[in-house]
Amino acid sequence: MTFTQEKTLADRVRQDFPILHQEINGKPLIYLDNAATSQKPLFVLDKIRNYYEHYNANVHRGAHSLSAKATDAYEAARDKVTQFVNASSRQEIVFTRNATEAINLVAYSWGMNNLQPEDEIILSVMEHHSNIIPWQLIAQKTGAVLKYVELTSEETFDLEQFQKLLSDKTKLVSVVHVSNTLGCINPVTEICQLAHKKGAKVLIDACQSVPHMPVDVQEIDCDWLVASGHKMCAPTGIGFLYGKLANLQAMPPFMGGGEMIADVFLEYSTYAELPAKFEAGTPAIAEAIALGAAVDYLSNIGMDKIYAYESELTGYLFKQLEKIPELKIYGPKPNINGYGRAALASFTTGEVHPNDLSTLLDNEGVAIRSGHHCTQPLHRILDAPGTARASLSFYNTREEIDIFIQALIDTLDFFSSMVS
Ligand code: C6P
Repeated sequence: MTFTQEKTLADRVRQDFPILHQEINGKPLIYLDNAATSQKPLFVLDKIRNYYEHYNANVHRGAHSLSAKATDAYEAARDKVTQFVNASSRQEIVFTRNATEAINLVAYSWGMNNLQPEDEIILSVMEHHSNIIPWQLIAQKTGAVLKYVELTSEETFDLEQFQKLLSDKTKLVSVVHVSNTLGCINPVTEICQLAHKKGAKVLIDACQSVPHMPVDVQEIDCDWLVASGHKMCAPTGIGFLYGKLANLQAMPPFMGGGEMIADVFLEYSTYAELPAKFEAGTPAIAEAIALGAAVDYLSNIGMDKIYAYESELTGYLFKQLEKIPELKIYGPKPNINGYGRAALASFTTGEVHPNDLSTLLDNEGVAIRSGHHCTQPLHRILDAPGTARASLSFYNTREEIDIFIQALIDTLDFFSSMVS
């Protein structure tokens, strides 16, 4: 770097991620599979080690000092998440294993107790399987009916068709904020307004938005919102459910066991106040503390800065991908400077199967994902059995995109020379 060049966000943070500084198959690692899971900074890794080295103990149970310290750190993590998504109270944040578990919690606790035969649940065709299957299971048990919002010609959420689907029968709308395949950013605030007018509740799957842009649950005015820690610089095994207090208060427990009770008698039990009511059993303590650290790390950079940097990088990625004529890229095009689209691109090439592409790129040190990305119904609509997907994070650079693009061009050239 010359002294005239300004340091980018990635230049400043890359040293925080030891995993990025290694070779894969003799080439520097270029990690472009961030939508599957993000890498973890030293700041987060240190917090996990520190917990196990210095105050490993169960939470909410012991009166001893280590337990008190672990409980404080675990509950402090909840405060951090509360602030991060601007929930109005710490009672509105329930720790879960991941977003999938959070959706299942709402489906079983709220869905089983509030849905009747003929009631309608609106999902969209771009949902991850985690936001389809729980509702299919609940619909089978309750007799509720699933309806799907389709795609516009630009492969975005069809708000007009959504409005036509909404009716007095609609009891729930459960939709993704940012599609993990199309990269579109859905108009969740408007979706909530429209659904609420019909008296329906709204769950937002924010797995691919919370790690990449400011997300404010009060501004969106959703009833529930879910996310996974591992996509936002925290470890696996921790995620969270946000729920409006009144919703969570009205919902019965999802799982029973220790931690979630007030009093247990042989005949019946009473339950703890929120959020403990939904956290049965020993929780993922180190993981929750690490999620708190990840939130600190991301907040310290600033989610608005992360979104701005990733948007610019997305614009660059698209500009480079669009130079390769054989590629079909799915989802909407980014607008000026890459804004309005999440930092990922799913694509197919005429000749090369996405899995082969991913394997050959791995030989060049480039990690991308291939397959259906757990959006099989969407891939059927796109008429693509699978896609290749490059997904970015704030620690990726333009130079990495250049190497990825060159490796992609070389791979496609190699294939066409084999065919001709
Ligand atoms: N998408 C991807 O590569 P869990 O497994 O619970 O942490 O996250 C599930 C999930 C739910 N919704 C969306 C929009 C998602 O993207 C994901 C996870 C990964 O795209 C793994 S399939």
